[in-house]
Order: sequence, then structure tokens, then C-alpha cells
Amino acid sequence: RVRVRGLTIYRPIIYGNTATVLTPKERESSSNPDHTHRWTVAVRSAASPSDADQVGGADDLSYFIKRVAFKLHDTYPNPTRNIDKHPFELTETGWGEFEIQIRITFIAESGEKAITIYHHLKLHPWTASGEPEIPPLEVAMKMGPVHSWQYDEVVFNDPYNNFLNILTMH
Ligand code: SLL
Repeated sequence: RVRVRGLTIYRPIIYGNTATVLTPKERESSSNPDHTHRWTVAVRSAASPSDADQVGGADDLSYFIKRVAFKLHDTYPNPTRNIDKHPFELTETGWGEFEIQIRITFIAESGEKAITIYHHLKLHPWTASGEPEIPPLEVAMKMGPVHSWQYDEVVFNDPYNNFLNILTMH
């Protein structure tokens, strides 16, 4: 295999989390009564123009991503969670915000090194005043799910020709 010198190809992604407040019932039946939120952290494709297309699998990044490892706060059991197939996401419950380390490993054909990105897990909504204050749970519950997402591009310089084929033929 040979590298295609001088060529750069990129794939747009979004990464981040959504979070919802647990209902009193959910908290009761939870293994840890301290947990206040359920959240999902994910790496997704930003390439799909509509949700309708994503149903058809256009959102599936596994044609070039082999593994997404989410490294959680040390308060979690087995904090490194490996996701080896689409969808590259993880759902957990908890009580606090923290930095999630996201390590993306590419398929072997790529010859590319893994990359690491960071996402600050966001559980609490912004208050109307913009104060850095955490609103009470009942208030947060009425405000609905919290979303925190970032756009990024995975960039491949001088890609191997076979990997370039995989990327472009998809
Ligand atoms: C804080 N820096 O002190 C943060 C850490 C850790 C959150 C937050 C789960 C704990 C468990 C959990 O929500 N950890 O399952 O025991 O606020």
C-alpha cells in the first residue's frame, strides 16, 4: 500500500452529550440513590443532511472507526468503556459533571494513530440570568433535556490509497 502524498481528506463528526433529570421513581429503582441524571455521550457523523437519512445508516461511522473508548471519572466502576460498533455512544447515570476522554481508533487499513478528544459532560442547564448557578432539580426537570455538542473534523493527511478508497467509496 502507498500513501497518496499531498492529499488531505476529512470526515465531519459531532461529539457531546444529552442529559435528563431522573424522575423520583427512577431514582428509587436506581442502584445508586445519589444519582440524579441519565446521560448519553456519543460520537456521531455530522455528514447526514437529515434524520431520515440517518435511519438508513448514513450516520454509521464504523466504515472508518473501529473503536470509541470513553474514559469516565474514576468514581465510575470500570471507567474506560469501549464501544466497538455503531452507534458509538454510552448511556450512564450519575450526579456530577466531569471531563470525558474520548479516544477514537480507526480501522486497521487506515494505518492511522488513534486520536483523543475531550468533552465536558454537561448535566445542568444554563439559568435565564446566565449565572453559573445550578438550578434546583425540579426547575431543571421542567427545562427539559440538556444538550452539549461540538462539531469537529477528523483529518487524514497523506492517506494510504486503500484507506482513501474506503473513505471515498462509502
Ligand atoms: C465533582 N469533579 O466533584 C466532579 C466529579 C463525578 C461524578 C464528578 C458517578 C459516581 C458513582 C458520578 O456521577 N461521578 O457512580 O459513584 O463534582
